[in-house]
Amino acid sequence: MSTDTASVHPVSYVGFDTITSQIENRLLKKGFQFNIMVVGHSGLGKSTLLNTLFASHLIDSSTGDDITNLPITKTTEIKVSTHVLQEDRVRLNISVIDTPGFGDFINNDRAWEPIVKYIKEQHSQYLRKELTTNRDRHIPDTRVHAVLYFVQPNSKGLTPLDVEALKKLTEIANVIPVIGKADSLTIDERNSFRETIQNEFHKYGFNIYPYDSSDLSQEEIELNENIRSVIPFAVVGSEKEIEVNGEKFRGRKTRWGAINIEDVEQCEFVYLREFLMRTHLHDLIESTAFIHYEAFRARQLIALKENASNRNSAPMAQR
Ligand SMILES: Nc1nc2c(ncn2[C@@H]2O[C@H](COP(=O)(O)OP(=O)(O)O)[C@@H](O)[C@H]2O)c(=O)[nH]1
Ligand SMILES: [Mg+2]
Repeated sequence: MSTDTASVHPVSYVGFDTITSQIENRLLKKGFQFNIMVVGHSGLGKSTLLNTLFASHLIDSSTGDDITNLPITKTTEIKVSTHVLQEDRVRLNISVIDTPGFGDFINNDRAWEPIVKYIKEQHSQYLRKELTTNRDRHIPDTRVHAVLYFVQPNSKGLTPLDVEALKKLTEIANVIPVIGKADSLTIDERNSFRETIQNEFHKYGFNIYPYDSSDLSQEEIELNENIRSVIPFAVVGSEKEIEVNGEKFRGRKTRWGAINIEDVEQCEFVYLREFLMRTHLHDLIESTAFIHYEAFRARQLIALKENASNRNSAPMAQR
């Protein structure tokens, strides 16, 4: 028998070349879900950066409040807020997961624990839905697609708590480290601090996002390399616009002048936003499903199977 797969051109037009637009229409109708979380020591500008990232777009869809205009208060529990962003025909549902800073807990030794627990719970919820007999066609996705990890701009390096937390988090989620409040460092200090941190990541063998895989194009591999060289991104957040010489921009006034956070010469906020939204949005969602969730799922299913076979092989009296 021959299984020759040379292409055959139908004599008349059949129309299956429209499958891409059929898929597109379906996807556009469904919309996309992106869940992003911030983690790190207290007071590094985590809550502020979340507001800055999506800037004027963020309207809290549960209360209708424009959260960019609300004062930022100390974060004392894991707080999820949901938002809908629309660009052209694409609807993006964003869940923003703010977490209490390390240092806000009574006992800080295991400050990362509730955060790790939250991420695993979302995986477990998804798995339970997948395993029901009447599986929903569309399972709501609450899995955390990106963890922005804030490092202190102290030019010393990672704290022992950072090391512990990063070790746990990089095993279960896409972790993107950033240097918070980078306006407290000069450009030179930032660059040397970045190098210190990169060396530490290397030393501890953390699996930092983005990952390379065999199905990436040469172009994508090069883009990832460029991105890796600026990680951790040195960012500055600002909840309001400032005015300097009649010019208004989102920024901060510092000891050595004003910083415009949209200016790539002054901070890497724009790089971070482009990376999250423009170049890696889909990859973040996919890597979560195919790498992190998949690993979780495999571990759970193996454990289930082992439990079942232990039960079956146990003597009757012990059942
Ligand atoms: N200098 C500076 N201050 C910031 C920056 N981002 C936030 N802040 C300020 O730092 C304080 C703590 O910010 P917050 O976002 O609550 O930090 P969180 O505890 O990490 O969530 C607030 O007074 C902010 O206005 C920044 O990039 N640079
Ligand atoms: Mg906060």
